[in-house]
Amino acid sequence: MNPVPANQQQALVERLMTASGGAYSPETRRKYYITGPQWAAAYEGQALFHAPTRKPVTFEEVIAKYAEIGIGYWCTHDTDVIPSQDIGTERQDVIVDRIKKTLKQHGLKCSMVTTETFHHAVFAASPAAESPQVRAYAQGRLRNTVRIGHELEAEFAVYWPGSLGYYVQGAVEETETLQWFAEGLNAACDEDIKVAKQKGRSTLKHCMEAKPFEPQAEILLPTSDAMLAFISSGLLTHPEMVGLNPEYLHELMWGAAPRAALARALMCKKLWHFDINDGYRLKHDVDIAVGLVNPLDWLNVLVLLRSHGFNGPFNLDYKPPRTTSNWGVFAVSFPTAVDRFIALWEMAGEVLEDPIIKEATSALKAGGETVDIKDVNALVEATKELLTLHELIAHRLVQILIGLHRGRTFSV
Ligand code: 3MF
Ligand code: MG
Ligand code: MG
Repeated sequence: MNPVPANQQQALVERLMTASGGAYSPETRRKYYITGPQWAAAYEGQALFHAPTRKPVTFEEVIAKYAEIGIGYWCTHDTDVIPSQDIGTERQDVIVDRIKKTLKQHGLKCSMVTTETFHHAVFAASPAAESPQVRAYAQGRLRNTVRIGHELEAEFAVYWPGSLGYYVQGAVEETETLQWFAEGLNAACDEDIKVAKQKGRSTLKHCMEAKPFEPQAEILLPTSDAMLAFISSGLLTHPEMVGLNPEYLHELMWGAAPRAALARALMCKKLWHFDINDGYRLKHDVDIAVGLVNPLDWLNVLVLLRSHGFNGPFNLDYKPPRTTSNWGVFAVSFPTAVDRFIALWEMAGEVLEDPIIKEATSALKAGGETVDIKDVNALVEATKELLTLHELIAHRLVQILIGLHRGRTFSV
């Protein structure tokens, strides 16, 4: 192939994108409760060892592009759109007004707001720092975000505590810090109750998001399970207002089975919001788009969620790769992420209706012939052949995922 001149590269990418096929229409995409974060689309590719590879993008552009793609909901951190110095001022009101107008113009809704408590230097010692003034500032930020949430008619507020932890042990007393962290959440819930009443709206659903490491070496609430314990610890004044926003990759990062972690959240009725992405076990937060690494595991996750009636929000919390251009973010990265999600979600529906899986599952639950349960050998014999179905079910899931059952041939 000849070198591809710069001015022909977009056309090439577009042609190959069309040739790949399988795209859903924007109308179909909008039927799912899929949410697009401001920060994901505006990510410029910077990291500890990486300079940015893309130019800044405004919320106007992000919202317009999400609308074109068919992503029906938008969410944001306070400081993704409002400079830290402008938080809580009249300049904030002007920006929030512009956001409202832009959302309306493009027919998008704001699903969720979240407070950035990890990037700014003020949070160096966490939002639950020793300094009462820093904690008061953090509480002010949380309350302010709740007000913005109501202004933008959001349904959810998310809390990724970020820097709630430390690099060096000993200076921070964990129980005291957790108590202070709870005071922040309590302030947010109190503000919510007040504002919801004034506005005649429902209160927000406050969702905690755990990550086992990054940006601190040690994290005080590293997993969704730790957060479930925290919610029911007695430290929260409104535990019924607080649930979880698990993130797929954050669970993999500590070596969990994400599906099992989600099952535990479902059991506690605290699975309220879900950050969808992909990556590798026991590695850092690579934030790859959903389904690019573990499609089979993803299918299994969605089978569980569909079977429990959870149907969103599914939040595209990933980072378009540094090799993707500003144009590619909206031409390739977001549409393909959405389409992989929808394909997996629809497959999960097929799995739940699959006659082979259905029959195998009910046979397993029916068990074998009645035997004397004091006779352990008889018990083993009673279901010995039936248990082979576990592997057959797993095979069937792979068949549904990659279409093996369609009789694919390639070399023979
Ligand atoms: C970090 C994250 C965050 C949270 C966000 C919402 C930047 O790994 O996943 O995204 O999802 O702060 O609270
Ligand atoms: Mg996240
Ligand atoms: Mg993450």
